[in-house]
Amino acid sequence: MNFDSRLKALKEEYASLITKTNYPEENGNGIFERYRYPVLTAAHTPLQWRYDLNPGSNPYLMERFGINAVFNAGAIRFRDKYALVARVEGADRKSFFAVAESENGTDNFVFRPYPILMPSLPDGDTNLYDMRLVQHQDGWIYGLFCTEKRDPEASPGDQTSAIAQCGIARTKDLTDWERLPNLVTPSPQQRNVVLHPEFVNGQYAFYTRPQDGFIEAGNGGGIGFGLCSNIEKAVITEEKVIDPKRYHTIYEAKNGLGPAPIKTSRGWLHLAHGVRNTAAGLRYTLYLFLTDLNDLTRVIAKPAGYFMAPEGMERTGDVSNVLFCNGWIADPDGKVYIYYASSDTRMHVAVSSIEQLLDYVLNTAPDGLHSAASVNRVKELVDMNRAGRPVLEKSPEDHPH
Ligand code: M1P
Repeated sequence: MNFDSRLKALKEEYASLITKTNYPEENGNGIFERYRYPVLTAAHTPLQWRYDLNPGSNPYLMERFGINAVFNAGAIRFRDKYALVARVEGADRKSFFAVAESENGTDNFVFRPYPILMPSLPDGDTNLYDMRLVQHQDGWIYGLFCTEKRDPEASPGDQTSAIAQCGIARTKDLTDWERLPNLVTPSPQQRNVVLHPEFVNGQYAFYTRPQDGFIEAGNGGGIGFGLCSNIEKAVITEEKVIDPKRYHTIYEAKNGLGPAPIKTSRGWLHLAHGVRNTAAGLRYTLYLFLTDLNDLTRVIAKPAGYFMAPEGMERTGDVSNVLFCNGWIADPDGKVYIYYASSDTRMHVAVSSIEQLLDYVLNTAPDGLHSAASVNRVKELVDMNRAGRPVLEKSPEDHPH
């Protein structure tokens, strides 16, 4: 195939991918609707990022920059569009951020012409990933992300030990970013740090995920909470774990908050990931919980087990058996778009509503922590169903703030 016909074929394939209509899958669980096709993949990245399109310098029309995966995107409603700030991972294993936008939130996501040129700090970042976006009460859009580099204490033969910390940047347009110093906390490592959208007692509030090592949470793990007065030099001196890891649960190995919480009339709605051990390695699933409107450290409802787990093609990828979510968008009418990644490879969307999610969180039994409690819960449901349709308390109409 010559240059021109190959370019034509590439362009046609790309155009058909980014204009494909997405559909909700039928017969879901009543809590959310999964959409059939991934919303972002490596193939959604612009041809201009991957190819030199000049026949003189690239006569074979070879890829000059390989993209391995697009996953773990932050999300925000921005200028009437649904915007994702995706983790784009090159074939060289380095990740960077890029904005993709859609008119309807479920398909036709298109990347902006350039990826984000995130400013570096003097001591550098080897890798950046997993941005959480929040429109803060102070007027800025913040992006909190993981910044990783080799552990300076590692022996010369150890090329895997790393240190992860929370990077902070802010923007008004998602294109130009001001980089602020990394968050300082009492923990040796941090990942999955999220900024709360409102001030708390005049201070910036952070959800953290303290951990001892790069992979293992060790004595850390659990979703922490801390306050700091100055975001331009953010230091948390007291970190309180509000949602700990726990034996024989879906978050026994570690957990971490996903996107910033959504304010509802019944509390702050949180989406997080829990990690458990299996003989086949770690399994990441998503769960929900609710915290008190006035005391953000008080968990007031937490259904047992996972809310979403990998299904079908989601189960395989670069890191199989992983669902990870760091972005969701609540529309003013209460519709919620949950942007989740599968197996560190691609992005998907599931759609629900504040009303459904609150119903799920408030009316699903908490984890009884024993098989006996689980089987009793099933027995209760069967008893209720045999006795006739139970009259449930009406869930309130809830709308995001
Ligand atoms: O590979 C699964 C996930 O592992 C890490 O998440 P956590 O810190 O909770 O273990 C991150 O590297 C994340 O990007 C990745 O998806």
